[in-house]
Amino acid sequence: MGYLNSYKKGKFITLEGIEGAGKTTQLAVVRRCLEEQGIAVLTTREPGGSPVGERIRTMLLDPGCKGMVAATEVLLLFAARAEHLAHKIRPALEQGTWVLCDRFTDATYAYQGGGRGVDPERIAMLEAYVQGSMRPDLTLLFDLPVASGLARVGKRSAPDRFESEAEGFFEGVRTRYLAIARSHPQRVRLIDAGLPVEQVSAQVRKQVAGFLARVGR
Ligand code: T5A
Repeated sequence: MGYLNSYKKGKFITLEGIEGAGKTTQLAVVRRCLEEQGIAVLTTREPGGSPVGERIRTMLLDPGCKGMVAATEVLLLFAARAEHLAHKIRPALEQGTWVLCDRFTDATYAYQGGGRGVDPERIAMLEAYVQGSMRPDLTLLFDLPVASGLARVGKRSAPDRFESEAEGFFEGVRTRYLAIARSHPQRVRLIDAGLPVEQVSAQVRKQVAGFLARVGR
């Protein structure tokens, strides 16, 4: 089990939140904050992030896969995550590169647990199998009312399989995310994502600066 701690050379930061929370927009802000400190950064996303993972992502988001059962969804997400960890995340962290990931396992607890009603103990079993002791060092949770997030993404092209869900699904997702934040107050930092972009970025910069101070950078 020696590999479990070897990834610790770099830090692993994840961004979470419902659709339209602004994670992708703010990922660039986090990246800039770290690079200003001379830190090498790799940005990536889930589901996806590796060649096999991106193929699994296509299936997961495809509206043509409507009716996929929750167990299949969870297993595909962890299959993609195993590839992502093996081929991208762990090698980067082992080299001392910091990894910034747009969504990770908190999304599985929130979407498949809070949204689809999958037992969190089943998710925890797969988390232990696929990740061992690997967990993010910092998670920024972008929180905003569901209607505001959906209004933002509604301005884009055709909805994917998740975006086609009813508002009640996303209320379940948001509630579970907030519960995760309450259970892990050290790791998960809440960002008020309903504010204008510049004000969200200011909160992000503050949280990243706090984290850098905590880890002595
Ligand atoms: N999924 C994923 C699971 O169900 N389980 C899992 O375990 C994992 C890992 C991924 C889907 O997969 C699901 C969840 C997702 O449904 P995705 O396309 O990667 O799909 O979806 P999202 O990550 O949700 O990407 P979005 O683009 O929808 O949301 P973002 O990244 O949070 O938002 P962003 O930055 O793209 O912004 C959206 C729009 O809002 C504007 C932007 O300009 C953009 O137009 N915006 C703002 N507008 C006003 N004020 C602000 N502060 C704004 N910030 C951004």
